[in-house]
Amino acid sequence: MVADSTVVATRLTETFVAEVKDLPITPEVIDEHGRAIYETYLDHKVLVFRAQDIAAGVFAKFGTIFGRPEEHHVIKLRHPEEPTLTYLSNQDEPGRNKEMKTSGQGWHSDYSYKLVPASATMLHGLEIPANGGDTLFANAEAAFADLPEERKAYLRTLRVRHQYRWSPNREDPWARWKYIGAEERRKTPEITHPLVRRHPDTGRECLFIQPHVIGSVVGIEGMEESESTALIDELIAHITSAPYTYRHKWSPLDVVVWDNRCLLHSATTKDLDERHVRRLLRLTTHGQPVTPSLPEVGHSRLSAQSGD
Ligand SMILES: O=C(O)CCC(=O)C(=O)O
Ligand SMILES: [Fe+2]
Repeated sequence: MVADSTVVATRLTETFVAEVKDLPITPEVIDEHGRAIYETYLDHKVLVFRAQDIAAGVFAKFGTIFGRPEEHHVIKLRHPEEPTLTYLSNQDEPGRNKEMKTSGQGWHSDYSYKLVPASATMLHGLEIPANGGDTLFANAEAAFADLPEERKAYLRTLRVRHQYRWSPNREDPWARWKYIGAEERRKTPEITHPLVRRHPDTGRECLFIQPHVIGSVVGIEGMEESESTALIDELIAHITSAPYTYRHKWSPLDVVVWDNRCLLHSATTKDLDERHVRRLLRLTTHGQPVTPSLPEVGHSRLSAQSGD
């Protein structure tokens, strides 16, 4: 419900994603229409703004519409003037691990391995190749809503174990064992979140699950591994099936903002030839501990298995 005729959103898929047309992001627009932009974002989950030739400072201010912008914990990744901004790049950049060139590859919700995961994430396309480097989105709220009632009731009772890019196999190319040390592992203990979360603004229920290794998910709490893997695979296949997904093809100067509390997303930079430069500015906002659908299932907490 948006009582503001300046913010006009055109829906791009059946269940989510809208383009906000003819709205240049300026400090005045942010001050005057920030609330309406936020409500439009709640309605559509992903908002696309085209042709935004804006300074880094304006993009940083835009981020404040969607919560409290977070400074990246890795200081050298921060924008020199705007500490809440970082760069995404598929190029070799000084001081970065090679893995960062394809970060975000595979379905995930940002920082789900933290007790307080990200709320919104937004990107501003600075250099965009003619083809490739699309970002994929999946609607975990609509996917949950379409499940049979009995299945929903069962899923509401479960919790999921998460750990920062966990892998049972240290040779696994997706795992971060290669470049996180003992200290970083201590700082990212295993935690659990409810599998079905309630969106803090809309009150609607969403599945909060990601693929096993890519999404930092260890498994379903208290469930035998094969059963847990089968359930995760089934849910991911459902959420990421065609009716619930959108592929964003970037144009230079696009701004895209999405709600991690009810979506999954994935980069596709791994398939992009490095000769085609892709650079974007990125900002995330601080979220809330994950609220369960059923209060008795409990909020996010340290896992009983933590501290190994
Ligand atoms: O590069 C992309 O398309 C998305 C990267 C990503 O996952 C993120 O910025 O959180
Ligand atoms: Fe991401």
